[in-house]
Amino acid sequence: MSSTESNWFTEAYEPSGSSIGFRVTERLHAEKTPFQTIEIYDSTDWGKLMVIDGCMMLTARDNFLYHEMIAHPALFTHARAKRVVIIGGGDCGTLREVLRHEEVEHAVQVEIDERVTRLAEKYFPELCEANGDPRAELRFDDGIRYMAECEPESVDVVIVDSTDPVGPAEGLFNAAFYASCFKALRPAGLLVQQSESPLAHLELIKSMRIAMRSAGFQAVKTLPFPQPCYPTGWWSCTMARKGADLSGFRERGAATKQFATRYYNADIHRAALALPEFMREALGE
Ligand code: AG3
Repeated sequence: MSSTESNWFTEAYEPSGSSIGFRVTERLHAEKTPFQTIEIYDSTDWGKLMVIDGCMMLTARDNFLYHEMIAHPALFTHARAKRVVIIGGGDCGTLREVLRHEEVEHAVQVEIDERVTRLAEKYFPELCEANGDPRAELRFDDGIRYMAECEPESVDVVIVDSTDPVGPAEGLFNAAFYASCFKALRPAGLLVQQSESPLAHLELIKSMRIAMRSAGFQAVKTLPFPQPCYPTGWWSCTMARKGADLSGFRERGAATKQFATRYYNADIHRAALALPEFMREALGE
């Protein structure tokens, strides 16, 4: 549910009984695609906003938190990720972060709704600045089918940058999808998925982790991070690894990285591996 009364765009989120609002100046665009309704707003303090089906997808001001945390912990955990698949991620922000890694030879973004990407190109060109990289491939296709048909043991990292587990993204949160990812990954490969709010969706996180393990993944870790524009202001991603553990990462690589970030660094990575007490208890770590 959302409202734009008195120049505020508000996402009211039922499961957390709370809402997050932004003072907007203008609705720049609205359209119904075959998959969803996409809106673009301009705001007084958060830059442009992208909203899908009434849910906040990103603001120009704080998307770096999410995009850096969904990409860099996985890529600095893998020894040398050459082939990366992004499922969803149509705004191209995750793709841009992935391509900052020079070891990546090919990154394909599989987004079901081409309009998300076309609107990102127009309203968030900064997120799309790596789209012309020769290592980037943009496909507009069903991610569930793409992973099911992916050549076995051909991918090093799968990143699931989706909407909430309702509507088009629902099928990205179950054991059948994770089994496709598991099969497509090479040994020591990683799956990382946005896993909603630790405060509002602990049961979902729990069930994702169980489904990941049942699909064959040996190790699973949930990394919390701040994300002011999403319900509760706090978010997470969950990593799963094939045939290897998740206890460490390339700390030296992260500390001496050759590209700039605004949130991620080696200390933040280490800190994100620490779970608050209520999560540790609920997730059984
Ligand atoms: N992915 C959306 C995360 C879900 C947000 N949920 C919400 N606002 N209810 C973001 C796409 C960024 N690349």
